[in-house]
Amino acid sequence: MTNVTTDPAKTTPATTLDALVIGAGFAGLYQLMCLRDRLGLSVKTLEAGAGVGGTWYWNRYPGARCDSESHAYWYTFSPELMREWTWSERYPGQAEIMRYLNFVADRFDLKRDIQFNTRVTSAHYDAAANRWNVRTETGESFTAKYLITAVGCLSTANVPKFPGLESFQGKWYHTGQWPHEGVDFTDKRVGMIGTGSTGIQAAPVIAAQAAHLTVFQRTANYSVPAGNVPLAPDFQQYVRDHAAEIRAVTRDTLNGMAFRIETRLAMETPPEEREKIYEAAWERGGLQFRASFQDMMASKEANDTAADFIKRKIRSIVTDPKTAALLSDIDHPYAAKRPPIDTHYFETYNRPNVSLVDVKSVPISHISPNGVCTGEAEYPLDIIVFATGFDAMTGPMLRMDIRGRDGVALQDVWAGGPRNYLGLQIAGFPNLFTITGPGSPSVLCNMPVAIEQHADWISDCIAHLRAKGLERIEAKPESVEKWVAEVNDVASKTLLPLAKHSWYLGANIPGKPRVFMPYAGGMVRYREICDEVVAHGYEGFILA
Ligand code: NA7
Repeated sequence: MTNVTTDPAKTTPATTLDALVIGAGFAGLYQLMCLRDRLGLSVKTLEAGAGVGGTWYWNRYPGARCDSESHAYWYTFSPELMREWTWSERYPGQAEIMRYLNFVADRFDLKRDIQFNTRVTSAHYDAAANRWNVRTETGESFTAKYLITAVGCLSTANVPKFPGLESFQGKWYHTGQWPHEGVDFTDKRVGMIGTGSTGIQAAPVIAAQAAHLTVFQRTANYSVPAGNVPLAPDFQQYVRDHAAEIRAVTRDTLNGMAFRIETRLAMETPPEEREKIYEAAWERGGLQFRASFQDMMASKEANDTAADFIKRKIRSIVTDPKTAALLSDIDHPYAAKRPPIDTHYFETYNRPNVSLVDVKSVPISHISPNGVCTGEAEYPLDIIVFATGFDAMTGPMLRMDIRGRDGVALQDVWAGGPRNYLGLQIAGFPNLFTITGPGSPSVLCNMPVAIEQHADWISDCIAHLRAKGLERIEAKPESVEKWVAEVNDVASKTLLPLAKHSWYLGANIPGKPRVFMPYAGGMVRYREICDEVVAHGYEGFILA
């Protein structure tokens, strides 16, 4: 007779696998396919959501749209797949990206190896067995030789701890945990906190439906029109015919985009001509604006010319001078924070049902049962939208209890900021790989490009270990030291750290160590470094 107990961990033996992938977004799907279909491993993916999509599964807020152009925002590992899929818009919206990822998952029969509604709570390395023991929220256990986190960079929602939120009589939502059934803003007084990429996308859509939208702005932000349009059939055909060339460009550019950064310098271009170039870039729309001049992200003087242009644009669009002044009072270099692109964001402030509240000079003090309160006033609301971002990059890793050799906790190893080698491995955590985590180009790159490079590298590495009869790969502590220094050094040569409040630095989360997290040396250089490491026999790693 077996003992019956209510603890599933006691009744269910651990599922034994070669590899376990955490997350079924862009990264997890491709990693699963690589390990299962190319290497023939027994693999499972655990996913907290009820479906594939990762970041796109959760971020269903109004106006959610990608800021990479669709012809660069997809997998490129399969020419057939690229021929079979057609994007409908210049920038894919959340729903279309979800259709795409479901299409891919079905096309490669991935869902049968994904366990949905399964949140990983802990992953502990057992050195004697050389295995990762993984537990889930429901108490299930898995054991795998290789553990790959594909948990995304922007998947841990940040809801600021405003006193009184629990007393609010209306409804509140974080954009990154948006209800699947949507939110009806009709006749509602809506308050939105946050003016990052998300708030800038959401504001025009909410304003079009709500009785009134009050935007609470702490840091004014640049934004350039996205110029989103439905794609014409001849462009769609062009993409099908030139998919390989487009792929080659995305692998050859600093940030994995399908456009090149101009070689001309803003500081060597006469002001009238520079103005024309910015004007044309503004008309064309999108992140290409950032590619107008080579020196834009390296020289503050050059950057100032772009910043000045956008600030003038804001003041020319927004009719109320006080609102225009608040929106254009931007304290950081252009694109030192993630630069948003928008559809009629600044124009939205010309609507009679939209108002802007400056919560930099008078911060939000608390939430009352009626709405949002600053030191000066109470703003009565029916709905509060938190477009307040994420505990980015490290948050998704640190919310799991990950322990390496000798039970050492990742929370302790990363207490002063993320420390790893190539962004791929952490010393003391053998056979644990991280896709697009801190220390890699990740969020500074068009994500699918960064993801494919990482998943391919990890798959090749595991194939190498198996071919050589090796059991383990682990970053050397001194490689971590050097890489952390390199990541800092490279960032310090750009204007990126000048945005003191950016989530790249962890500065949006109270108490989080201020460390510039992504690798800012560009995707091309990063790929070279990773390839050189392999060519030198996995230099900097211990293989055993
Ligand atoms: P972001 O870019 O982190 O923006 C969050 C916004 O919320 C930003 O304007 C913040 O102001 C604001 N915020 C955060 N906490 C507060 C408090 N306590 N009070 C007032 N305002 C606050 O997140 P997004 O979701 O917009 O974008 C994340 C990424 O998704 C984006 O970069 C793209 O890569 C896609 P702050 O600037 O910190 O003063």
